Amino acid sequence: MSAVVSAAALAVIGALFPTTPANAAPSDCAAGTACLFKDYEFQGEVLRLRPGCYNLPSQYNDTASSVVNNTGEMLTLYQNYNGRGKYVNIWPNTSDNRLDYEIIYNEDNTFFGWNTFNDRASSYCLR
Ligand SMILES: [Ca+2]
Repeated sequence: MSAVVSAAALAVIGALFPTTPANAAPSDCAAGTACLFKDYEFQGEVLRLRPGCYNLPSQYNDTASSVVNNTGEMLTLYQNYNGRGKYVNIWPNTSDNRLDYEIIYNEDNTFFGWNTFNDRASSYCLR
C-alpha cells in the first residue's frame, strides 16, 4: 500500500516539476541546422552549430559523441582548435549516432584511417 502511495506522490511531483525529455533524437536538431551531442545516440547536452568555422565553447571541448547534420553543407569536425589537426567529415543530411568508428583525415588532407573521434572535436566548419 505504501508503494502505491509513493507512486502517486511521485506522479504529483512529476506534474509539478516536469523534466526535460529523456530521449533525444536526430529530429531534435531542427531542419537546416547541425548539432553536436555530448553522449551517444543523440543524448545529453546539445550544441547547435552555426554556419562558418568556430572553436567549440570550452564546456563542449572534447565532449561530442554523436552528431546530426540537417544541412546541405559539409560539417567538418577538427581534433584541435582553429581547424587544426585530424578531422572527420559529416556529410550533408546525415547523422552519426556514435562517433567511434570514423574515416579520419590528417591535417594535410591525407587519409589517416578508421578510428574513434569520440570526445575529440575542438573546432568545426559548417560550409
Ligand atoms: Ca580535441
